Amino acid sequence: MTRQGNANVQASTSTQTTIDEPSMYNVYLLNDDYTPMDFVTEILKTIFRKSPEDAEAVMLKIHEDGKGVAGTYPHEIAEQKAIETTAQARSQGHPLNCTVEKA
Ligand code: TYC
Repeated sequence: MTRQGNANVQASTSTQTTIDEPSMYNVYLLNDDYTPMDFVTEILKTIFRKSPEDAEAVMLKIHEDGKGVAGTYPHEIAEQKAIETTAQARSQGHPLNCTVEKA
């Protein structure tokens, strides 16, 4: 006969007393041969809140190195910024791509 009921089952009672900081994620922009430099610089200013000087420097770094960090955020925000970046690029006909990677 199969045993029924839960007379010998002990519920787990562990309690978390401190809150972990959320893990952070880098949004990388990837270089390509077609997206205009000015468009990438605008994305870095408007979506990633860079100063004009930082936006220009990061854009040139990506152009030279192949990829670079646009910003670092909790996972949901990083994904949203990546989606917004590609949406704006596609709407202007640019192939710009980005990746989200654990920092
Ligand atoms: N390589 C592009 C050009 O010469 C500029 C560019 C920079 C494109 C950064 C994408 O993520 C990028 N027009």
